[in-house]
Amino acid sequence: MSASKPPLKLLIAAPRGFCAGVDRAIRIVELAIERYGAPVYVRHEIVHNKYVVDSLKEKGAIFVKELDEVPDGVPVVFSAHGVPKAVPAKAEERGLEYLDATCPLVSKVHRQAERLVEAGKHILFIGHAGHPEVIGTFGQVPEDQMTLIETMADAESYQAADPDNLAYLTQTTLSVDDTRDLIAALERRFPTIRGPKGEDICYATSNRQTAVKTMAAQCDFVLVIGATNSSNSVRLLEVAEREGTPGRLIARAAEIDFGWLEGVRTLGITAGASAPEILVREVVERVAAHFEITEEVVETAVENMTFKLPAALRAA
Ligand code: 0O3
Ligand code: SF4
Repeated sequence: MSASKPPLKLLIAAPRGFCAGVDRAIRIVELAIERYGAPVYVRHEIVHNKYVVDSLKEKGAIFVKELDEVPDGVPVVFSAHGVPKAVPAKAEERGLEYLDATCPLVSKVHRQAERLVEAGKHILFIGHAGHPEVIGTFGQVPEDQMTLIETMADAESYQAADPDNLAYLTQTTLSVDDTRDLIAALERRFPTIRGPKGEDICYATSNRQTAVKTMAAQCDFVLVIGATNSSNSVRLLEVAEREGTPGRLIARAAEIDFGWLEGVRTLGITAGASAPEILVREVVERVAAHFEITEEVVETAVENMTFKLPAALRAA
C-alpha cells in the first residue's frame, strides 16, 4: 500500500499570466502566418517565454535577433516590447512587409517621449539597462534627450543641465513600489519635473503585483512561472520576497525542487504576463503528484482589457 500524500494548500493569484498586450502579440504572429504563409520572421522573442516561442516556431515562425537576419521578400513581426524607430525605417528602406506587435501601452510611452522632446524637455527614463523595451523607447528620440535612471543612486546623483526643464517616463513592467520611491526622489530634487498623466507602469504589471503581494502574505512559499529575462515576472518574485515569503522563478514544472517545499503548508502560484496558463496547470499537476492539494484563488482584480489588432490583419 502506498503512503498517503501530505496535505498542501495551493493559493493561485488572479490576475496572473497573459495580459492583453501579450495576447495581441501572439495573435499577430499566428495571423501573419495564416495570411502570408510560413515562414514569418519575428525580430526578438515575441514575448519572453520559451514555451510561447517554441509553439510559434512549430507553426512556422522564425525568430531572429536583428532585422538584417531577415531575408528580402518575407514578412517580419516586431516583438511586444517595442523597437527603436530605426528598425521600421530600415524595414521600409528594404521594402520589407512588417507588422508591429508592440503593445499599445508601450507605444503610448513612445509617443509621450516624442511629444516631450518636441516640447523641449529632457527625459529621465526610469527602467532597466539593456531591456528591449528600454532600447526601443530610447530609440524614439535623439540620444542626448533621454537619460536612464535605474537606481536610487542614479536618481540622487543625476546632474541636470537645465533642472527646470525635465520630464520623466517609465518602463511598463517595473516594481510599483520601487518606482514610486524613485519618482519621489526625482520630484524632491527637481520640483518642476513633469510626469505622465496616468501611470506608465501598465495595468497588468500593477494588478499582478497587487495579487502576488496579497497572496504571498498568506503563503509559506511562492512559485512564479516566467522567464529570467521577463522583467514583469522577475518583479513578481521580488514582491513576494519583500512580503517576507521565499520563492522561486521557474520556467516549467520540471524545475521544481521538492526540497523547497519541505515544511510548506501553503504554496502560492502566479505567472508573469508572458507565461501561458497551460504552464500554471503543469505546475499544479506536478505538485499534486506529491501532495494532497486543495486549490483556492486569491483574486484582487478582474481584467477585461483587449487591444485591437493592426489594421492589416483586421481586414477579412
Ligand atoms: O518586458 P518583460 O520583460 O516583462 O516582457 P515579457 O515577459 O515578454 O512580458 C510582456 C510584457 C511586454 C511586452 C512589455 O511590457
Ligand atoms: Fe502591454 Fe503591460 Fe502586457 Fe507589457 S505587460 S504587453 S505593457 S499590457
